[in-house]
Amino acid sequence: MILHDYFRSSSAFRVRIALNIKGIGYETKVQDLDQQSNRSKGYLRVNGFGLIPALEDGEVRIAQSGAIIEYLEEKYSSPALLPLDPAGRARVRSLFYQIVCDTHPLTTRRVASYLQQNINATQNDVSMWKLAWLRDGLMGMEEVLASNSTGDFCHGNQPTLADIGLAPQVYSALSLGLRLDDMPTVSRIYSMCLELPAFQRAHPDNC
Ligand SMILES: N[C@@H](CCC(=O)N[C@@H](CS)C(=O)NCC(=O)O)C(=O)O
Repeated sequence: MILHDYFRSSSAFRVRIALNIKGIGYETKVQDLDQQSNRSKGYLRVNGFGLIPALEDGEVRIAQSGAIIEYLEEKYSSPALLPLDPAGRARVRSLFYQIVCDTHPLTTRRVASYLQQNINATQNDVSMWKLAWLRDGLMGMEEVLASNSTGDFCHGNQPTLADIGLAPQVYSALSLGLRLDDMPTVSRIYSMCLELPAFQRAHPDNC
């Protein structure tokens, strides 16, 4: 299995965590976003959208961290990243997609570049923009996590797809200087995640 990866990519960080939790060996091909190698002809043949991550499993090529992780979940069912009951599965997916569809996309490089190149946003404007959307998304998570279904982790006492969405986004937010003082549950779950070797090994500092 080959993961097209970049250490600072929070989307790739998600996939690294899932591979580690499931104990799946993989090879890394670094696509350096700083050098725009994700836009090279070679990489575009793997993922025509030019975004990281992508997974190659033999002839199978998959883009989108959520699709990749669900593929791994179906192929390697244990340990499970989704609960068994339909309502639980829906809650976990909903938390994951809250981050992956509604928070992270507003903070990506191409959005930042557009703001700087087309509407004269300064570096400071872009940082404020990112922090505003990260705060909005993580405050939403804090609200939704105030539920009996939340345990040590986002859903119960084992890490699920929801934690795989949350932890990399919290890491990015902290890197940009967001404070989590009014997000005690998000903070607590992030700390729990970082105690697990699967999250530690996937962490950008260790890649
Ligand atoms: N929804 C996608 C997001 C992919 C994405 O935006 N990846 C970023 C890195 S985290 C990227 O490749 N950015 C390059 C760019 O914006 O040009 C996923 O979950 O895989």
